[in-house]
Amino acid sequence: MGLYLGIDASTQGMKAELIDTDTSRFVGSYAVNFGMDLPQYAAPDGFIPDANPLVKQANPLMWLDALELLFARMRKEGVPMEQIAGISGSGQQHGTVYLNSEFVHRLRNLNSESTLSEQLQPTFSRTVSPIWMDRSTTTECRELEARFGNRLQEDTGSPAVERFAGPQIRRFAVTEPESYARTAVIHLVSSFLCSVLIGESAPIDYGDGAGMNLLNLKTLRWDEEITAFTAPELVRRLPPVVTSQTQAGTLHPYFAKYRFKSGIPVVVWSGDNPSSLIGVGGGSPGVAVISLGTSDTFFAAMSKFKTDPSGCGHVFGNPAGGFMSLICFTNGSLAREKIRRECDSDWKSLDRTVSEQTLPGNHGKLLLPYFEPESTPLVLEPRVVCNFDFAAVSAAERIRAIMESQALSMKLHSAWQDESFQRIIVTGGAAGNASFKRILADVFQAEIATIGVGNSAGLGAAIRAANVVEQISFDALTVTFCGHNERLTPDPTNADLYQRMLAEYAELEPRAEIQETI
Ligand code: XUL
Repeated sequence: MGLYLGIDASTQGMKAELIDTDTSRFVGSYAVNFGMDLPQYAAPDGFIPDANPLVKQANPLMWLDALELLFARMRKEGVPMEQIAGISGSGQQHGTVYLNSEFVHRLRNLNSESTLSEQLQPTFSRTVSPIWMDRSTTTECRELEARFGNRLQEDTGSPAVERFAGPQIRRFAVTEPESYARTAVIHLVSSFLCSVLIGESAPIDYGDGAGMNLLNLKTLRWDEEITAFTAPELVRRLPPVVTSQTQAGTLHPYFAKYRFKSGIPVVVWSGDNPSSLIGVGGGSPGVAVISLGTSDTFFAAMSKFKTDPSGCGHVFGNPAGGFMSLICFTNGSLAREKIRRECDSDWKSLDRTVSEQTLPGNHGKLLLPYFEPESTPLVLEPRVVCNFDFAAVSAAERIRAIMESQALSMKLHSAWQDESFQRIIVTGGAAGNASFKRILADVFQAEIATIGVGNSAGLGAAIRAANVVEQISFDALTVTFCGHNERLTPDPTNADLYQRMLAEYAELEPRAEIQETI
């Protein structure tokens, strides 16, 4: 059959990955950056700068223009668009798009003479979309908690979380009731863009739907009580919810202008993290994924539905079936980079000096790097805590201290899943950092594999499209497209050392608030 396209609508840009199932070849990656390519939206980092640091919103028209620019670029680069046999996508999770009753009519009648943004501009009942970085809904979260207590987490997989769709929708309904009343349907970023491709209001998949505080993961339906409390008549404003292996519709003839064959299948979109789980080949339990970005995320397929007693971890739908965990460590590369810059060195030389001049365990040095408020563990006020004299130690010791502390934090805060991880797939910008991978291997006593593809969410979306359209199993697609280009085995002689340090770390962390900061 041929080529499958996976689009990733991420925070900072619109990216795509193309795979060929006939030749088992990865064809190429394509990208549009919001800041650089669409400066007219004045959103250099993908959101509109706001005086209130808690508010992070984007203009959904920017996403439409980016989608068109992406397709135009692909065509210009000579991609045989007419050979694409199926499309799926992933979106930054939690962001919501608010549309009026004109939406479906306008979608069905898209005309290729004009642009998507020109034609859909009158269909927004809210001109901005809050994205996952928004933290302005603490009041609404407290209200949801007061009303539902633990049930919210037990049934939706997460306690009330500021960035999640439910608290965001509640805030909109309370602060802009007239605009809320004019809202006919509320989409996630993923289901909104899927709707545009198929020219109909698309369903939401379990993967992304679970990041809303609205979906009951035990019944896999919108929770009636929770939706009713969140906002008036909310359930009738939500799209249907479906498994991630659902064909949402077929490509609207509008896209023939980019030489797509109209009528090709479009598979329901998912969230970027669920899609990434597939893109790195982590769809089955026993494998964990650590994505080292600005924030670090730890996620893994789960053998059974289970929630994190500390409330820091989340449960989303696994596009391959069942559930997945997700734990976000806000101060990931952000903190490592800060310490590295202070040491005035680059990663290559630090990697060398860490292995030459320091020992595993670093004589017990721990460094809790909450430069920004931290999600795991929950730390609201920025603070950096260490159990040694920071100024008196070498750059290599500081770097080892932060990396070992971060690895121990990941181990501690992922233990609730009760899974034994034989392999950890490391991806993201810092996946080239050899000393960190060695520490992760030894702390988790698991094999570390690195994946070559940068955009694992886009690759996961392309794989999901091929899985549904061609009925090729995830296992077979994983073998073909998710090759790991490096494997590192753990050193068993460090197991006891890190087990002891884990206990020390677990003791220090709750006392972080009363420690001296550097
Ligand atoms: C996950 C989360 C982010 C976004 C953006 O809960 O908020 O990972 O999906 O990538």
